[in-house]
Amino acid sequence: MPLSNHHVFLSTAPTTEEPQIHYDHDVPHEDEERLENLFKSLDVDGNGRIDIHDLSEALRNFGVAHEYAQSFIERADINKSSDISLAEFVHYVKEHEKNLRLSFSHIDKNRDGKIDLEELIRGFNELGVDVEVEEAQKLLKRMDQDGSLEISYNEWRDFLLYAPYTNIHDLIRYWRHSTVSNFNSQDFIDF
Ligand SMILES: [Ca+2]
Ligand SMILES: [Ca+2]
Ligand SMILES: [Ca+2]
Repeated sequence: MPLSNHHVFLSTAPTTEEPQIHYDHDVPHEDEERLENLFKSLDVDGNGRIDIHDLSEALRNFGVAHEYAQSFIERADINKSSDISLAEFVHYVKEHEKNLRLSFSHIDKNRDGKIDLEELIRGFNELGVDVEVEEAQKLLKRMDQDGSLEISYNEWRDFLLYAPYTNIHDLIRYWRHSTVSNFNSQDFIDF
């Protein structure tokens, strides 16, 4: 008996996750809107799917190194079509942001929703990562978009969105080596 297309599609998917994602039930409305808008801004040619050309161009504009475009697509592309649908995008980003939320609260010791310099240094030290005050200040400034000298969760989330990691040590490494910031993307430090 031939399998239905639906069945074939699911059985060849590399994960057991349902590819058609009904994300409207567990994502707050404003998040849904944010993710849809973000999707649109990354879908540079506007054809409703994010492929490597779209993402390379978009990330170049954000000052994110090219290699992260490919790994982002690989991680989010559930059905291995080499591009990302809105459903795949929302699914991946939502999961990624859950991890980012956890790592943020790990460093935000006093739970006020912001990471200040002292927390950053203490958090790094507790994780066994040595950081000089001077570098900590630079790291903080790199992520701090509004000049408050603290990192809000939204700043953390937006900065680490394209980091292909869930582990906090890897996220910190990405942060230290990334040049995503207020200056131009031509000054990449390759690592
Ligand atoms: Ca596209
Ligand atoms: Ca796909
Ligand atoms: Ca705090």
